[in-house]
Formats: sequence, C-alpha cells, structure tokens
Amino acid sequence: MANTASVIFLAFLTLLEHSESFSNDELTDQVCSAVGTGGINLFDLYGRAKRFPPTPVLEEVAFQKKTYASPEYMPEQQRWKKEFAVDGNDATYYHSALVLNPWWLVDLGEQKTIYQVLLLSRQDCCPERFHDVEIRIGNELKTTGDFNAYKLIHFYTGPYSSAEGFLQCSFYNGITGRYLSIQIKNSMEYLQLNTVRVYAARKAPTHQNELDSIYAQRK
Ligand SMILES: [Ca+2]
Repeated sequence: MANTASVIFLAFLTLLEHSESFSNDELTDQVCSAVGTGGINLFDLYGRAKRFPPTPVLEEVAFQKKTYASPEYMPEQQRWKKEFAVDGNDATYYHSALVLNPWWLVDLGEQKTIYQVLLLSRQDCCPERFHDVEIRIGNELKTTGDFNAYKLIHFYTGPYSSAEGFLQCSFYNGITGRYLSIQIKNSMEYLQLNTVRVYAARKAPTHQNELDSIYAQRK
C-alpha cells in the first residue's frame, strides 16, 4: 500500500514538474522571440533586463541613407548639410535656416520595423532651440514639411541639454515604415541634428554564414 502511494506521489511530482516546464506564459514569450519578426535586446522603461529575446536582432539602418530637409543655414558654406545627420560623425551636424516648422527626413530605402531611434542635437550651444519636436514614421515620401500622413511616434517638448547626451526613443512593439521625419512644431526655429540613428529588426537569416555571424556576436 505504501509503495502504491509512493508511486502515485512520484507520478504527481512528475506531472507537476512537466506542467511548470511548459507553462503557457513561457511558450508565449518564446513565440515573441522569433528572429526577424520582433523583440529587442534592451532594458525596459525601469531598467530591468527584458527576459526575451536574447538574440541581437537589431541593426542601424539610417547610416548614409538619402536625406531631405528644410533649407540649410548658409548653404554656400556647405558646413551644415542635411546628410551630416547620418554621416557617422557625431561632431558634424545639419543646421537649418531660421524657418517655420523646420524639418529633416531620412529615407531608409525600404520598409523597416523600427524599435529605437537615437538623436543627438547640437552640443556646443543653443539647447533651447530643440523643443516641441515631433518624430514620425511613414511610407510615402513627403518633402513639403507636412507629415500628418505619418504616424506620430513621439513628441519631445524639450529643451535639450547637452548634458543629456543622446535622446533615446524605444518602441517595444516596433513601428513599420520607410521614412522617418523630425520636425520642430509651431515655431520659427533652427533645427540642428548631429546624429540620427535608427534601429530596426534584422531580416531573418537565410544562410548558414549569417546565422554563424549572429551566434559569433553573442559569444
Ligand atoms: Ca554628424
């Protein structure tokens, strides 16, 4: 009788262990970690490491991409060109003329699922100029300064102190689009952007060497 009770008890423990190992919550999280379709290797808003996914699935997609913008400040000097915001050099910057609602836009070349945007504005002066900034993402090229057709993903009231370094905007569910615009709203102002970095989901690897590269980065 005692042996029978022991067998039943062990069977119960085995069932319990099995149940815990394959809970619904864990399965849901694992589905969300599929490579190339979502998830970011970042911390959440409270600085806690996100449990899933562990893989480095993001890549920077704005570097040296085609840009559009409001007229440049003193264009004859060619010191503040719109492409300087994506030239990989944090010291060079785009500097607009003094205009109403100055804007800047980057064409990512194709539709991307964007999870994070990093901005660096001018650091050596004029933090009060970076205020009431809209960041939008869309799928049609707009060069008139009207970005209402784009999805508003962030509104930053500012002002922006150089001590703050990069502005970081994260979108845990990803936002899909090809064009990203940055615009100061409702003001005659200068827009100054040293760096804009856009992080989007990598496409799913299709070859073994791509998989090897990803795993090598994790070591
Ligand atoms: Ca730059």
